[in-house]
Amino acid sequence: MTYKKIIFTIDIDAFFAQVEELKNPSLKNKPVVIGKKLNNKGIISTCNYKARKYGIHSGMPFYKATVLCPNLIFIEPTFSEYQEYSEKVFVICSQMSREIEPASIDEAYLDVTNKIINNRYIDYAKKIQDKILKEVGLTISIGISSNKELSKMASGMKKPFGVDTLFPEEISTKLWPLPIRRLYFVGNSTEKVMNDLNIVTIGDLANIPFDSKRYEEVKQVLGKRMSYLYNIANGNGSHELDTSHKDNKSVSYAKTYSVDMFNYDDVKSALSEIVEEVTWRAKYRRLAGKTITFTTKDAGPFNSNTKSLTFNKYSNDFEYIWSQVAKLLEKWWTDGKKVRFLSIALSNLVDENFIREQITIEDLSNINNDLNIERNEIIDDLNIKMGYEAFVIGEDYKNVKKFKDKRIISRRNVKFNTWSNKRKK
Ligand code: TTP
Ligand code: MG
Repeated sequence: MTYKKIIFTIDIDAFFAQVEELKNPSLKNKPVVIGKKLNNKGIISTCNYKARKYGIHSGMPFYKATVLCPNLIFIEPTFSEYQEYSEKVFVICSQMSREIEPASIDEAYLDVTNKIINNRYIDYAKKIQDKILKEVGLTISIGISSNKELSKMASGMKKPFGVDTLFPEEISTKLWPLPIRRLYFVGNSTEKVMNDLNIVTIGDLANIPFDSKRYEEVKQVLGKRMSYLYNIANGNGSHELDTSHKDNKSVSYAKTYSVDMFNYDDVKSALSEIVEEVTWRAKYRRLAGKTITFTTKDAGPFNSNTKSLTFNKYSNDFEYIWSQVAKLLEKWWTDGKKVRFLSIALSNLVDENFIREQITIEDLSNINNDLNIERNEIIDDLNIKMGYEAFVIGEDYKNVKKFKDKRIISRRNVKFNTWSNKRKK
């Protein structure tokens, strides 16, 4: 069979833990977990495969892991080193194909269509694995398919140091028997919802006849997520890589206005829209930044003013970054200014995982207690994956109608109309 595209998903095995083992090889045969302990209230970032044998996994509280394995070794993360290793791996990947989309600190999609001769994609995957092991010292796993979603699911099938394929014609044997939790983008809450609907395996979802009564019944509960998940379960997915990461130094957005703005409230509102764009671009690329640069230009002689501010934490959160930018604006503003151009750049970037790391049990239980947050996270995740505002919850939809404007200014969620739609249309 010849495919239009051959996409690899590269995923480093037990990434943070492997780096720690490289630094200290005596850890290799011991159960090791990485994370900030925070008086035992911290959550584990990851663990090596030895620790996984005890049932320990990412997201588990430290105290629980200690119960499962009393002689566990805890290691505090050193993010800058992980970032360096990540870059080393991605550099090798980009030597093997220039069509690369880093998806997170340890995961990238690679379009290798033009590199494969006579369907020898497994050989090519093994070549990449060997090169990374030899030159960096880390093992990776590779999933192969004709689209991103299937290749991503294939990358987890033979971990660690595995290569597996999941082409559309293989889904009935390799994908459908798996529990629904293994479907791309099904988290704990969606799994529960699906199980309540008697959907236990991926096949249970995939084999519902399209537009049947049963389809409508499931759609009633899953809403617009239905068609996305149904499509993936049936082997459909995206073939195009997003290579916009190539400028990875900053995430920015700028706008030149057709009329001068001389009213503080107008400038403030325009600036908040720009911050929204920037925070969503950062989220889309799974990046968080520590420095913002705020640039304005006046009408007339086009005097340019630039101000920078470095936060004491990495963030891609609209509310937080906006609160900082608003302070800068307040400092800079004086009556009589005429603004023609606004720009915000977020730099000093790291992978988004670095900010997730700070999570504690209290944070997790707050999320679980607040169903709205959980729901919004799911919607955000799905929209990020879709690349545009595919899903809007009821209240927001009402707002969109009320303001007769396809944008929602007041909330940090559901903001994709602003930039992604522009790109899609
Ligand atoms: P993953 O690729 O999900 O996990 P992993 O590389 O540790 O293990 P696997 O062999 O299953 O791929 O995530 C990559 C890194 O991101 C991981 O090493 C640590 C970090 N991370 C967190 O900090 N918190 C999390 O909840 C998860 C899932 C990962
Ligand atoms: Mg990994």
